[in-house]
Amino acid sequence: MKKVVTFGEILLRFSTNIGERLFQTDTIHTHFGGAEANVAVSLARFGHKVDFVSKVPKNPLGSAVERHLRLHGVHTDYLVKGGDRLGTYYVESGVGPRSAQVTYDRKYSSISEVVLEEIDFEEIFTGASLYHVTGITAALSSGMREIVLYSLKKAKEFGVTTSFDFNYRAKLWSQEEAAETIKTYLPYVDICSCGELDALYLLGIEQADVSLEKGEKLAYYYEQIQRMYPNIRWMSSTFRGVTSASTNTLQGNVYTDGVLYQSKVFSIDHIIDRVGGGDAFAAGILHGILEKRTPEEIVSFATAASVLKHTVHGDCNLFSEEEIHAFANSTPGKIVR
Ligand code: KDG
Repeated sequence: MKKVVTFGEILLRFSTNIGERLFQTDTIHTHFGGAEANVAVSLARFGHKVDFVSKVPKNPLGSAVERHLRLHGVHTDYLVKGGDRLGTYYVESGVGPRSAQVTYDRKYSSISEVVLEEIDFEEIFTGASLYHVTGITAALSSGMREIVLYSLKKAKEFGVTTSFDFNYRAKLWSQEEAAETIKTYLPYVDICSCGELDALYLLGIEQADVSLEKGEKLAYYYEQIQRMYPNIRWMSSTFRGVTSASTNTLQGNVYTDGVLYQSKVFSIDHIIDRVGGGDAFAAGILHGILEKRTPEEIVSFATAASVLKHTVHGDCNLFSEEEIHAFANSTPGKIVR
């Protein structure tokens, strides 16, 4: 069993019924979310020993967070207690042409004000195989930006494989701040979730020839990133598509050793909840890498995990490894180059 560490903010999410605006609703559904917490839940459900590192208030909301994490098998030994509040966010689901609306209410949350002395990364990384963190955590405050950099360097010092998901959130920080910060992280990253827009707008990668097919363009971006950061051994992202009013598609991509592997194109006929789809994909990729699966298997499994996540409410992927495998149907990925 591999020990995995994820570090970030866990949020209480409030969502309206599908088809209701936030200001009109009298029914709110609650879930716990937060990118690194979602990845922690997936990986724990796949059988890894996962420690989620964060800070939550010492009150019934903090206790509810612990209960949620433990329910899914995530370890909470490094959940610091204190600070003023648990961050929250509100989701008004998108319907048809209207995209979802997210409203954050997370300023001054306990984790955004954590200080380095409260987290013993040396102890946390001892015996760990993998460390995962995202750009959302870095976006929380300037203090967090420093802590994320420190944690990535420390993980490398301890021989831990590191994973970073750009997860750019325009509501949390500017493109310039994100670009400047993320570039300082990448020299310490082994596995990176980075989409085409991240490559172009945050890393300033040269635009591919417009005549190229989507996968070829992505491979071109990943080649450039790999030249800039030869330490990055894996890169991944998904392509979303729409084929009709109610049918969406998802295709996963993973790049390693100079080759881009693509999953088959999955259809999602009826989306219940998109939130957490990217985290389900990232967790699927990390699981496959930890289990030393082939790139074809990794991309197929991760994409199937993400598709299944879209069919349930809440931010977490609640499917087992067996269910995901059965759904993916062992279809091998198509190698682009
Ligand atoms: O990736 C899903 C996350 O975006 C969601 O769980 C909430 O972490 C979150 C955020 O900051 O947007």
